[in-house]
Amino acid sequence: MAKELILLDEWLSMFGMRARIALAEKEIEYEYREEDLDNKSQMLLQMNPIHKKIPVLIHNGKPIAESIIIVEYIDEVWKDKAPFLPSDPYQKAQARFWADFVNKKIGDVGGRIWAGKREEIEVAKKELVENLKELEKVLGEKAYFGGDTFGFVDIALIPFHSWFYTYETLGDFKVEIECPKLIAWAKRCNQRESVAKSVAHENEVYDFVLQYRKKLHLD
Ligand code: GS8
Repeated sequence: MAKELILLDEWLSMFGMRARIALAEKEIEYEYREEDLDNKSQMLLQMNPIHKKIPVLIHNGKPIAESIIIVEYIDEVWKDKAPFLPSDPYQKAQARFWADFVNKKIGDVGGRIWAGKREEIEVAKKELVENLKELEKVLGEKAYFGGDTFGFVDIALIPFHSWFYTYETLGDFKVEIECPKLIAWAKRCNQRESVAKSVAHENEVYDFVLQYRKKLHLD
């Protein structure tokens, strides 16, 4: 009999962190399985044969892949705790839009910094700051992206905060100078137990990236 809930993950993954935060917010118990992405388990290959990527949530033997889809699934299945997505269809569409923006405009650009060649970092860092400023505008004066309560866009974005130190160090800039309200928001999120226990430490991320860059002779 398959265990009820298993998360195939990798500790430093911002995508995996989303799933962990969502599960922690809903206070759901699950089995965490760390994957070695250089030597993927048979289970990962079977459960996510299309992308072969973590995170994968396995619920009663059935896999759910793609972090944003996992977060929505958790929200839909465990309804006894506060919802991540608003009920109003327009507000819901807006939350999905900004989570998608985080994937396309923060995740991709961030990748061009931490795994990019020196000359690429300069270009990507400017784009990253512009995109973070857009998010800061959306946040406005609110405590969280959805208003007073921690929700969908917060879960999509906050894992990237543990990568900011790496982006900043490689790109020689400070997000706090460019986007002070966004950093105040990140500190607010990090005070939540669900976030604090689910995110990697910025130094762990940085050490991993330095090793990676050394291996690929990126500097
Ligand atoms: C991205 C997952 C991903 O990139 C999501 O879940 O939102 N769109 C997906 N996972 C990476 C690790 S985190 O950088 C991964 O599993 N990579 C393995 C590989 O590419 O072989």
